[in-house]
Amino acid sequence: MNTRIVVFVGPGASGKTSLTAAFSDWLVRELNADVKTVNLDPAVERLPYVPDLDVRELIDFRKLMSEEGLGPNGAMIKAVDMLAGKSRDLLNRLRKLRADYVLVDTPGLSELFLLRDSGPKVIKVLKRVALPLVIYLNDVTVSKSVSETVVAYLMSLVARLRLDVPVIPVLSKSDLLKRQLKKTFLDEVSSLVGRTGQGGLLSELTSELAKILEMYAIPTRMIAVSAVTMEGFQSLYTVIHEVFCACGDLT
Ligand SMILES: Nc1nc2c(ncn2[C@@H]2O[C@H](COP(=O)(O)OP(=O)(O)OP(=O)(O)O)[C@@H](O)[C@H]2O)c(=O)[nH]1
Ligand SMILES: [Mg+2]
Repeated sequence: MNTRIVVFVGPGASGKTSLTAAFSDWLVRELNADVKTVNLDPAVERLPYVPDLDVRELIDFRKLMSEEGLGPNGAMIKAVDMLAGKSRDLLNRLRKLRADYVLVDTPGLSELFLLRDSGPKVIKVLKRVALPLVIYLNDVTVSKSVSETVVAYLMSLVARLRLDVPVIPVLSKSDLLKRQLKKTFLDEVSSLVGRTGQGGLLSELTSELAKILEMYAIPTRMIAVSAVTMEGFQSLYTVIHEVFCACGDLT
């Protein structure tokens, strides 16, 4: 069985958990796929899905906070470090999840995956099961201008660099688009170049960064998805499928 591991990464409250639940439901309903879900967030209290593998069985977040006298961010960093240290246990549990798709929900502290060692270590464990693909979520409520769009694409590129797996950037909560400035951020990267404003250091920098993205980013429009309306799920599935086909399966 070729298991496809899809990991949802993004800043706090960008919609990772909701998308994990909604995309899992969609894959089952539309494709009759066999889907398993993994919760890697040790601090989450309630989930809108029943995880097949739950990191809370391996790490007691509340106990960690009280015993080590840590605040929520410090405890999260420690918890994911501990998880990376339990890689054999994690790997054994992951190997038991035989399914078409394994959807992995990650903690909101996205620096864990982008700046620290623990996120890449966890991805390495996933790689031993099958080649994972990362969906990087950008929250529609904070991406409204060309420069914010460039930053959103750049974050996906940073994730690509740090995790060494394919990364698909998505714009989450697209059902809120109507109430937001319906603007530039769904455009192709190439169209961002030249639309970065008139002169000044900021527009020059944005323009130069957009050129870098044009060279290195996945040549795709950012896909707008909504966990509420399921808009964009067919497009997301198509891109996921294309990326897996392009990379081949490592199983
Ligand atoms: N309108 C709308 N709201 C959404 C959508 N996805 C998530 N939300 C809301 O955004 C908030 C955060 O959603 P979560 O799914 O918990 O986000 P998360 O990235 O898992 O959050 P953390 O794990 O805390 O980082 C919740 O209030 C959700 O109801 C969406 O597609 N549309
Ligand atoms: Mg979450």
